[in-house]
Amino acid sequence: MTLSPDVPDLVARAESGEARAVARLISLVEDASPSLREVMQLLAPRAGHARVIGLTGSPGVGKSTSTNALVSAYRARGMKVGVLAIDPSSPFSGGALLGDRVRMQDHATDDGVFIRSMATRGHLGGLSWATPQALRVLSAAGCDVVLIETVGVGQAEVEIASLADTTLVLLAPGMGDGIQAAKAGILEIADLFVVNKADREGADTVVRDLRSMLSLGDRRTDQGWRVPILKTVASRGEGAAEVVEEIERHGAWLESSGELSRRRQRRAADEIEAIALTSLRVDLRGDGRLEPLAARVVAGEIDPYAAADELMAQPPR
Ligand SMILES: Nc1nc2c(ncn2[C@@H]2O[C@H](COP(=O)(O)OP(=O)(O)OP(=O)(O)O)[C@@H](O)[C@H]2O)c(=O)[nH]1
Ligand SMILES: [Mg+2]
Repeated sequence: MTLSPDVPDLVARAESGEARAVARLISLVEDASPSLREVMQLLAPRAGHARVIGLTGSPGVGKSTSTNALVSAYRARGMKVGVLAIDPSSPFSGGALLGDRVRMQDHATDDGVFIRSMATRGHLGGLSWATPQALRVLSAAGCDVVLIETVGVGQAEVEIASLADTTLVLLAPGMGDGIQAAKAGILEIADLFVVNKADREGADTVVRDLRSMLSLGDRRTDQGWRVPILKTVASRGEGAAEVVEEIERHGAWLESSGELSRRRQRRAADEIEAIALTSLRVDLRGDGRLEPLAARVVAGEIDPYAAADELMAQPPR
C-alpha cells in the first residue's frame, strides 16, 4: 500500500479496463496520494467521456437496488458502467456499504461494470474534492456512464447534483417523502423523479403530490426541460428501462441546449476551487505561523481578521 506506484503503468492498465488498476487509482484518490497529480495529468485527455448520473434520496428509499437495476438496463444496451457509492458519513469504506455490495452482487463478475464505494468523511477536501477525480478514473477506464449513489442527507445531495450531468431523486411511499422533498430543496436539484416501491400502497399519492408541487414551482419549463416523474419497482427491475430512456432523453436535451457544457464548466470550476482550497489548508496547517497567531488572538493582541490578513499577506510555505 505504501509503495509508490508506477503511475504510467497503472494508468495504462486502468485505461485498458483492468479492474484492479482502476480500483488502485481510486484508492489513491481516497488516500489523497501525492501521486494523484501525475495520475490526473495522464488522465486529462480522456476525461469527460462518461455521462454522470447522480442518485439521491432518503435512507432506505431503494437507491442501491435501483442502481443495480439501472446497471442491468445499461448493460442490456451494451454500455460500460461505473458505480460510485459515496457514504458521506462514514470515515471508512467497506463497513457501512456492505449492504450495497450485496445488492449489487448481480454484477460482481461482469467486467463491463466497475463498482466502488468511497468514504469522504474526515477527508480534508470532502466529497467535492474526491468524487470528480474518481469520475475521471472511471471515465478514462472507458465507462460510458457512471452512477453515483449518495444518501440524501444534509449537504451531500446538493453536492451530488453539482457533480452529476443528470440527477435522479428517489422517493418512496410511506416515508413522508412528499413533504420532505419540499423541505429539503429536492425539487431544485432533480432532473428526474423516481417514485420507487411502486408495489406499495401510496405510490400514486406521492406522484400526485410531486406533480402538484412541480406545477407550482415549474422552474424548468422555461428552460425547456420538464422534470418527469417515473414509477419503479427496483427490487424486480420494473421501470428501469424507462428510467434509462428518460436519462438518455435528458442527455440529448443537455447537449442540444448547451446545458451540458455549462454544467461541466461549472463542475470543473468547483473542482479547481476544491483542490486549491484543500492544498491551501494543508499548507497553512503545516506552515507554523497559525499557532502563534492563534495565541495572539486569544491574548487579545489582535483580532482574527487582522491575523488572517497577516497570514495571507505572505503565501504559506
Ligand atoms: N417493496 C419494495 N422494496 C424495495 C424496492 N426497492 C428496494 N426495496 C427494498 O428496500 C430496502 C432498501 O433498499 P436499498 O436499495 O438498500 O435502499 P438505499 O436507498 O440504497 O438505502 P441506503 O443506502 O441505506 O440509504 C431493501 O430491503 C430493498 O430490498 C421496491 O421497489 N419495492
Ligand atoms: Mg444504498
